[in-house]
Amino acid sequence: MAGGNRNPPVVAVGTASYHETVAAMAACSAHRTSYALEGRDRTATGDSLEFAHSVARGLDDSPRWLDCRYLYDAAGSHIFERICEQPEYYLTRTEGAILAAVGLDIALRTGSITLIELGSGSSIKTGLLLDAYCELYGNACYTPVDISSSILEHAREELAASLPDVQVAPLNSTYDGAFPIFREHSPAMLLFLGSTLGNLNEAESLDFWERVAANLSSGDYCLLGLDINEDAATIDAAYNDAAGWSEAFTRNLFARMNRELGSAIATDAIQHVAAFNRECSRVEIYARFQRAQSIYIEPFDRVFELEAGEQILTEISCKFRLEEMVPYLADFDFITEQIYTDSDKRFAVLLLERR
Ligand code: AVJ
Repeated sequence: MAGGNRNPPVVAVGTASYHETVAAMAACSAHRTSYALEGRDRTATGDSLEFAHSVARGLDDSPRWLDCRYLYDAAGSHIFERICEQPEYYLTRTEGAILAAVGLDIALRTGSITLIELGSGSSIKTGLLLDAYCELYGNACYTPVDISSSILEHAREELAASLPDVQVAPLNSTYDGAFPIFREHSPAMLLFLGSTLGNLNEAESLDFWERVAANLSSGDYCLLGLDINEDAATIDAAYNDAAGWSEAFTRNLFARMNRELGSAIATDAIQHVAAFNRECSRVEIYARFQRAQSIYIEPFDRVFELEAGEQILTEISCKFRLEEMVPYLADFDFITEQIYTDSDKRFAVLLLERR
């Protein structure tokens, strides 16, 4: 039912400069220290066989693809944090500025509740929000959920140092493993920030919202961060940063296959190809093989032969329209209570309530 929720209030906050935002984030939460790139990273079952199955499924398909969740092993999570710091990558700093400006407003509206975050990564932006809850209520409960155990441990240590009033109960899991804990944490707010939703295709998104709606309780909240940028030039720049972290991120997926599946891929011959597709309103990211390449999947003793110039789809990153998202979410019984945006209308944070 989209009725009654056609025009949620839209609050545009002033865009803080890049440096102001970075300073606010650093003051509130993690000071970047290097952390060990070790620890086992969770796939659905916690072992490489799951990874091998997924890779084989994608390489057997035409056109070929790989599941983007596997980008986030310890090394990939570390590279992604570097992407977030690049001047071209407007998403993180814009969302950070919004959260810094409206954190208290959000905390006031929801009351004292438990925060559960899917794909929490470094939790730096969330620190801005947790700070607001601590200021209003004296403390906060926070369950970050991430498939990378090393980044989760790093985030826990940083939060313990910067926000000692936050009780952190990390969960090293995929989203699937997190759904069952929603109910026991109610009253709660589910955080799905950074436009991570953009990684899901249409079918995956439907499935995701059905499960979120089924597992949250009536009166629970969801805070959703969405990239709403429509400008192809700034979008393309964000996914092709000059320093090369975007390319490193794509190449790491194949380096991970070398490490875990014995794939023997020449990663230096992989070109990162990312461009905004306006018809589909999404960035499509491909690994393009400049030379012919055999990809070995050791657990199955299988070889895939790629021709020179072949491309594998490694990721999509959808860009959203608020006028479509509000009724879409209403169909899953989520009422959009507030929309917070930046003055350039590049990013939006939606406060949703589960009916
Ligand atoms: C984590 C999915 C939000 O799509 O912008 C960034 C991932 N990939 N650069 C995005 C990503 C390459 C990112 N999300």
